Amino acid sequence: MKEELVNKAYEIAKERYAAVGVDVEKVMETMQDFHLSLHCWQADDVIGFETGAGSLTGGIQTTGNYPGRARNIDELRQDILKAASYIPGTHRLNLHEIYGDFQGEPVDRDQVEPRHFQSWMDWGKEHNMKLDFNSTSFSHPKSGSLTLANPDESIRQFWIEHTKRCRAVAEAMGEAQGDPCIMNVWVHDGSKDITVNRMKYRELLKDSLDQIFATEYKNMKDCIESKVFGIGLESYTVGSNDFYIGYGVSHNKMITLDTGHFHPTESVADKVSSLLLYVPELMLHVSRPIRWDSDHVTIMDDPTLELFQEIVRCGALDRVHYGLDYFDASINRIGAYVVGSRAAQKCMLRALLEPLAQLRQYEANGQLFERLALLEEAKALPWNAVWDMFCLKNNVPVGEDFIAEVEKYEADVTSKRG
Ligand code: RNT
Ligand code: ZN
Repeated sequence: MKEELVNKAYEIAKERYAAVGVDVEKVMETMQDFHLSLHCWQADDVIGFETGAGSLTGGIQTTGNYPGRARNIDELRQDILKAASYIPGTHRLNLHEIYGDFQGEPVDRDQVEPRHFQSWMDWGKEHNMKLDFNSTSFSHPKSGSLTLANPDESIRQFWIEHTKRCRAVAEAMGEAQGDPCIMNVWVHDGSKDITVNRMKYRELLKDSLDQIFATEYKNMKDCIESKVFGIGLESYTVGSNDFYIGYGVSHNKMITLDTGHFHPTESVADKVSSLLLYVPELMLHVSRPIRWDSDHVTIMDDPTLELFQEIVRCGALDRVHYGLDYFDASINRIGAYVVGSRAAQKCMLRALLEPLAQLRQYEANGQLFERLALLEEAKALPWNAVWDMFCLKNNVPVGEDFIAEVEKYEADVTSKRG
């Protein structure tokens, strides 16, 4: 019954889109090739599996205590597979260093090795999930407010060693999966109050990055992530946007754009075309900042839609990597994965369905009313029928049907966790 409706609506949608010059079948193919990098840290509130893992530091915060968070590697894997089963298509998994399979061994951050991620590599292969990676500078006794920018040389070297080792892990992952592993470097380094040494810390961070990136690898790619401020680090962020753009442009590194890491009215979408002229590729951390970098679950909102539209309009689909980065501990966490991932996919679908050729024709002709009118009408074209078909084709629940399934998993599994 539902299938019949989806089919009918899809046929009509195809005709409506064809009338404005959009080939829906082609869009469906492109969508199949659009892979998100699911962040592993929504499942357990960014805690990870280090022995004695404590509280989250580094200026980031999860709020809420909804029951059922994943407490160990098996639960996390089970939850991620469950979530992925409601997300159409095939996707990557983005791991943080603290999610290694340490087997109860105390492995300090400057001791991590590829072998601690061997079981992840095997698991990824088994489940057709390629891996991406992140060094982890937060939630550690040596985190403080400064890591890679720490004037204490022994602490700085500790974090340099950690980040170097993480790159070796990423290289092993990339080699194992036959596809580059994208490794993100984000450090929280900053200052709560006014500092009179802005230059000094930035010089140190630059030097640390130079040491870290001295080794060339073939199977991993580096990306660097800025932000405006962290909690408890409000006055100064060493790795600001200007800092990393300068570094990325001069060292040919990918820039990570976290949608929560800019001033609230700043358009992240507008950055895409400028950055792609100067850096090789971009990594996204798609999030939803509410008043600050709150990391709410991604929804199909205007900023996200505009960001994906810009990527499509730039013809840059294959120069961008699509990571998600949010952590809401106040709702069902599997549901959070599914809602945010499907929202990102819907944004990409709508971006791909834009009648771009016609819009550009209008613009070239100076037909500006016509351009605005079509942009407005395009918002209400039946993209939803295409989305339903995409879900149907991929054997995942159509529309809101996944709600009941997530509830069932909660009743059967996550609610039983202590
Ligand atoms: C923090 C950054 C960073 C983290 C993850 C856990 O503000 O966004 O990307 O969210 O690495
Ligand atoms: Zn981020």
